[in-house]
Amino acid sequence: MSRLLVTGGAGFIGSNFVHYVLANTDNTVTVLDKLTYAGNLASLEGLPADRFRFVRGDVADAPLVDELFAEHDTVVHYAAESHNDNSLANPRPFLDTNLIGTYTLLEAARTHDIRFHHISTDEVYGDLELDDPSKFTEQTPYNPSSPYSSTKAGSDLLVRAWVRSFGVKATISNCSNNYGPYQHVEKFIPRQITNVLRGERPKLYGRGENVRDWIHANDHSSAVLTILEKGRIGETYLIGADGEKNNKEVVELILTILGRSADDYDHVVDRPGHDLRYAIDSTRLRTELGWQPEFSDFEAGLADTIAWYRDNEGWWAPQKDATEAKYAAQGQ
Ligand code: NAD
Ligand code: TDX
Repeated sequence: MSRLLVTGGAGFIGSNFVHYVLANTDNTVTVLDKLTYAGNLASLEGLPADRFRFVRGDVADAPLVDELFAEHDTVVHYAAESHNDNSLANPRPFLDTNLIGTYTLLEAARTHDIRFHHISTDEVYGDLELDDPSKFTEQTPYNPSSPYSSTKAGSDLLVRAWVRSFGVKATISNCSNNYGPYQHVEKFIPRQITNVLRGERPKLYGRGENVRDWIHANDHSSAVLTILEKGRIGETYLIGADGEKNNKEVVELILTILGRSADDYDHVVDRPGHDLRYAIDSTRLRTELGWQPEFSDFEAGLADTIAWYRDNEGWWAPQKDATEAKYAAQGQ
């Protein structure tokens, strides 16, 4: 691996991965990103110009993808429509990017015989009951709930079929909920942090008892790099850092860290079909590939993330009004 093509590298997790790779390896990186509402070139500032290039374009643009694949030896595919609430309001872009986009990349991977890593989510497995002690493993049956997660499940199945039928050299990872810098303010943690920073109240869907398994974006990046270096072709690896928290606990922590009263939030209308609990068992990745997360203290990682949003208002302020207007129209 030396010439990496990263799709969706101007988004939250992709940009964290690009910073991580350029800081920790000698690889060169090209980002292919459409710059939808979720892409932000400001997330890619400060990278070494001799090892980094940005190309604006769509992963479903076959001629462009073909041209770029010819110039690289490894592809990491982050590009996606990624927000469940948007997928409930308008599913179509999710089909275009997550399914047709992934299909377009797989066809190019087949033509160019290139190493391909597909980034996916634990949401493909559906949800667990709140009182169920079990976690998702690589053997859990697919059972997605939302238009978003069903298109991600479909994209995973396309990757598996292209491995089996056409010998594409692909791996897949399914990660739990990420937090960290450069995450769009539509998502739970940045929305609540920036609400509090603006003097507004956090908004908790329903009773706030839903559980998410939080991992810092840097740990997701180190796991992906480990899979690229040591993963077995055709395999799926679950990525998680044992970070289960319910949403109410997270909001209370954000309020407390920012010096506000822990009960200073609103309950708003629940998300339709809201998944109850996600939890990842990442034993395979840890034992077979020797990966370990670095951010084991969620409260410390959250405090760092809060500090980043406090110091980088210029990055998120332009997204905030339009995002809140969209939520207000949904009663959220
Ligand atoms: P994001 O919405 O922040 O970023 C997505 C990026 O993809 C944006 O830069 C956008 O411009 C780009 N993009 C969208 N459509 C495109 C297209 N057609 N062509 C090229 N670029 C396009 O998303 P994220 O939260 O960083 O998620 C990245 C990936 O990680 C996704 O595949 C997502 O399913 C997966 N994932 C996310 C999480 C999470 O907690 N956010 C957890 C597990 C897996
Ligand atoms: O304002 C809010 N209030 C609230 O209570 C928002 C935006 C969310 N929530 C809840 C819904 C979820 O239970 O917080 C939890 C997290 O919500 P999101 O940030 O929207 O994430 P989620 O739906 O869990 O999906 C995320 O993790 C898996 C990513 O957005 C996906 O891309 C990834 O696949």
